[in-house]
Amino acid sequence: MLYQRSSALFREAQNVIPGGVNSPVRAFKAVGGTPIFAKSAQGAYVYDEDGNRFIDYINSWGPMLLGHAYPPVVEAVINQAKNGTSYGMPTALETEIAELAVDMVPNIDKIRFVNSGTEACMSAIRLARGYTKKEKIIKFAGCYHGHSDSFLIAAGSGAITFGTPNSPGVTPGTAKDTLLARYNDLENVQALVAANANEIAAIIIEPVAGNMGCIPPVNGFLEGLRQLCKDHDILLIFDEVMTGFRLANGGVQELKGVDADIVCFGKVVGGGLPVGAFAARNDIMNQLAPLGPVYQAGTLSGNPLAMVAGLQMLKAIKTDKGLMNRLEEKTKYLHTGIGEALNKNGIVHTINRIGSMISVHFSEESVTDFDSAAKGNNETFKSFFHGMLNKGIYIAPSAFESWFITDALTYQDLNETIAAVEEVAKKL
Ligand code: KE4
Repeated sequence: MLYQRSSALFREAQNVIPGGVNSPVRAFKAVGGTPIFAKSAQGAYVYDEDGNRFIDYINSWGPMLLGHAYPPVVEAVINQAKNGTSYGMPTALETEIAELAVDMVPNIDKIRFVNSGTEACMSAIRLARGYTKKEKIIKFAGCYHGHSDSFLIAAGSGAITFGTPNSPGVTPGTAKDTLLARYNDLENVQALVAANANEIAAIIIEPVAGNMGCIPPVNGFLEGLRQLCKDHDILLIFDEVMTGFRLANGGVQELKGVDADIVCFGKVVGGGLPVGAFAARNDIMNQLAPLGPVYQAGTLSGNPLAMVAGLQMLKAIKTDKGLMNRLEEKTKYLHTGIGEALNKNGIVHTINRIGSMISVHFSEESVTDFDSAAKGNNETFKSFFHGMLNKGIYIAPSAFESWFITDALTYQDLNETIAAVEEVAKKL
């Protein structure tokens, strides 16, 4: 693969954009090398500025459930743009997609649209604090809820794991209100709640984690959190920015049969345009301005371009009754093929998979939380990443990310991917 044009563009970008990118993970820091610059994408493929074609397993980090340039989305956006791109006024479009989302997702009466997953999760936390009149939150090490201050917190020292900032600019005053728990460790969460009795407004979780690689909840974990929150008047927030409308029409609430109090969305719900959202039952959502005292706002929230794109995605997901099963079958096929290819070459690994989310970890122990995910051999991952890239397969440039399967992938694409794994594994 030649990357001259991407290399030149990267040099230029770094003069005027920090690190040459508008989001750090795109810079390939975790795997080294030069990020490739996208020029176009269609279906399961992305094409870079050097004319290389890649089978895409990132898919803009999740939105492209139905493949790139999904025709109904493209047509709807083009037609809407001719009527204006944003009004700063309510539109019937927002009501239409809101009604569809409320119909598809359990336990929500109302939904508020924003412009990113970060905004959705940030607003959900503020709403939970306003509703419960309590200040502390619990998040899980390794879960990512966007870059608002309350979430950029590392595990602190000491048994109670008070948060400490993990980015300059986050103040200790903010960090003290975020407690860190271990994913899939219910006893740890119970201890945190007991040690902070009556102070915790919310527990926020990726109900299936995607930011440590893909880590499903162990049996009983989500159910245990649900009961703990009920017993202590804590709101349970499912961050479904990644899993929403991907793992089931109703997300993980539907998939696992566990009710959240607030649900956050992003990615798929915008079809590739900037959309986030958060939703809950009436008594919670009615606390939001202009109805209630909890303030939240956004100039481009619910803008018509994003709404028509999201509307086409949700309509397709709702009406295509075989979609989720096709995605599951393709992901299972890929799992089997990759596993056989790595085993054939004696490569120690473990693969996590649920629905259309999958991740490969070069570790011999099972990956169930951040600590076990961090034990993966990162040098092996880096070689694997670049080997696959050079064979035209674009996977996430970090071992702490999930691959995303889209319905546009054919079994020929999957077989090409598996063959590439087998070739790359010979040199690991
Ligand atoms: P955004 O603000 O990036 O739209 O969403 C933040 C977010 C919230 N919750 C979950 C579960 C998420 O996965 C994300 C964003 N995901 C990352 C990839 N793992 C976005 C990629 C990036 O940062 O460029």
